[in-house]
Amino acid sequence: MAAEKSEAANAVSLVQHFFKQDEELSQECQNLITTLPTESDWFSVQIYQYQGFWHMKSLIQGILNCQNHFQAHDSDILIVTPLKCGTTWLKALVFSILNRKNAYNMNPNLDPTRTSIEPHPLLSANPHVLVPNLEFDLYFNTTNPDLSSFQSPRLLSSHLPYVSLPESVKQSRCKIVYLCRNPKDVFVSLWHFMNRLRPEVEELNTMEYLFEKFCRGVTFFGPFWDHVLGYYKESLERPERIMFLKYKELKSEPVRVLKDLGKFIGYTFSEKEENNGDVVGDILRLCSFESLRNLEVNKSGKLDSGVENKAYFRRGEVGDWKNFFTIDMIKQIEAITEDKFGKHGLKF
Ligand code: PAP
Repeated sequence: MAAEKSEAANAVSLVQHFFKQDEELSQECQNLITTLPTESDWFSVQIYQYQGFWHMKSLIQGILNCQNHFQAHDSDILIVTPLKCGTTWLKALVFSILNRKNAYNMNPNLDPTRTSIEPHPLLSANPHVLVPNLEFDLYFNTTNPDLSSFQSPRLLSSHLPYVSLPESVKQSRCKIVYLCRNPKDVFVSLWHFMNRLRPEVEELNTMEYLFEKFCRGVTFFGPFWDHVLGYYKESLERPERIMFLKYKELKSEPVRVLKDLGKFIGYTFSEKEENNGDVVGDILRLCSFESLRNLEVNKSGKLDSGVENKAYFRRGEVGDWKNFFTIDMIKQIEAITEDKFGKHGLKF
């Protein structure tokens, strides 16, 4: 009972962390919000449709901050995902590709006191700490975050739809790695994640209620399908700038995808690395679901927002939707997916 109470209290404080009072928003943001379509969201507070996508009020402030102030460098690498598409995994992988020359010890069973080689940063930090998000972490509360400690290339992330990316990102030659996932698995993952964050609100607590919203696109950074299409189209036009990946291919062909990723961001694996050292295998093992999930930092740590690191490691599988979807839900979401993606030949 006590544990239940403290979980509920934790959920409430998490929700509060993400919501700001009007007076905490800039005048520009307050004025903008009065012009936007609005609906109640998954936490039964208002969310707003900005540039065609749904966000909570405080996030619109973060988006405006980075749209107005973030200056992209040509050498930047930006990881972009809709929510729950494998962000944590991709952050770990790209971080490890970039930092492999540092010869960190990647053994998750390593005793840090008994090695002469520095332990890999992922062994003691959640991927979201190593690769911060622009609109949530860096620009959420400020127009001028301190980015001076980032080494080049700067590795950053975002959930923003293409249309809302800062102009400097669109104009620069920075690399964007985009990862998406079967919308059925996204919904199931999001449903579980949000249930950890929100306080118990009886009347909103059904999967049907939230599914209806998801299908209409009224979900954080939704509509999911428009998010994916925005980047898919850009990746076809400018494949040298945007790499478009699916969670399923990362699962089924990890070696091929990791090598492609290395090449895309300008950190190609050498023949020696591929054949003798098995660096590719080492990275994949370190960043695997089981390995990351079992690290102490991910079992017991928390992010600054208060979200527990373990919330980012649930099942890590393709097709978990089969355990939750009714026939009607399958029909409904597949019809939307066919309507949106069919003509583009995009399949999940
Ligand atoms: P975010 O967008 O809020 O940052 P994100 O990391 O995209 O979250 O989503 C977490 C999902 O990725 C979870 O999926 P599930 O709910 O279907 O289980 C999580 O389990 C999965 N995930 C996290 N790390 C890995 C990993 N190393 N390999 C595979 N899947 C992973």
